[in-house]
Amino acid sequence: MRKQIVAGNWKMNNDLVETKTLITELKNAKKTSNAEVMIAPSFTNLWTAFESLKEYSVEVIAQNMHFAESGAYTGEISASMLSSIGIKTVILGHSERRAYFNETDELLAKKVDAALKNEMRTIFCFGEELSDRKSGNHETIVENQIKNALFHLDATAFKHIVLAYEPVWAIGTGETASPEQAQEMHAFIRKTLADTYGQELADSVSILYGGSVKASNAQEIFSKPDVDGGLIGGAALKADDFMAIVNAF
Ligand code: G2H
Repeated sequence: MRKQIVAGNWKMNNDLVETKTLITELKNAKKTSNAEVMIAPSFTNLWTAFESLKEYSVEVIAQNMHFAESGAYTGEISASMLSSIGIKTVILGHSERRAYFNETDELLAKKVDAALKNEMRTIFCFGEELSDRKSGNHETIVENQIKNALFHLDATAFKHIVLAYEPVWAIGTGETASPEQAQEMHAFIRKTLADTYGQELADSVSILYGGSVKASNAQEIFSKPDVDGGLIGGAALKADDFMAIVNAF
């Protein structure tokens, strides 16, 4: 049985006080589903969040990291730095990193390798732009993103990989892929995995959907057979909304 996961990507939101407040609210919220829950605060608040949640079943994860172990990379954070404060999972390849920080598939392959070397799990994000969808290239784009960044890995590495399909046109726009569009792409992604690594491996990898998921649409999206959870942005910033999505499973 694949893991069901709901991860809140806080992006560049919440200072220290806001982080503490939201975490307190999350601790007080009632969880009725079996989904694994994660939150990704900013780097400056990771330690506080980790300490505050270590007795709770909410995993604190990072939004990004550098591929190098250490060195002259001013302003960057390494996998071993994250590991040293207890962080075990990192989001890589978010479309905002690709768009605003020029992250390429080639760079992301190096980051994935660094995460694996440090025994960290990666939530690997990818997704097509609106123009790709309109021209009917969306599957090719997604297939290339996955293959370029991940298909140098051997099969055992996929125990540490979670995929997150986030169509760029649905991110923070209020526009959501329909549950059918999400299912169609997730099934395609699973087939892409199966074609190279076999059906058993493909069936074991969790594939999350991201892009304007909210309490009102989560249940329908999560009900699709190849959708194993969500990566949540805007709706993860309010405890009630986020827990409603978690409890949509
Ligand atoms: C996609 C998502 C979280 P939002 O970026 O990764 O954000 O739910 O605000 O579209």
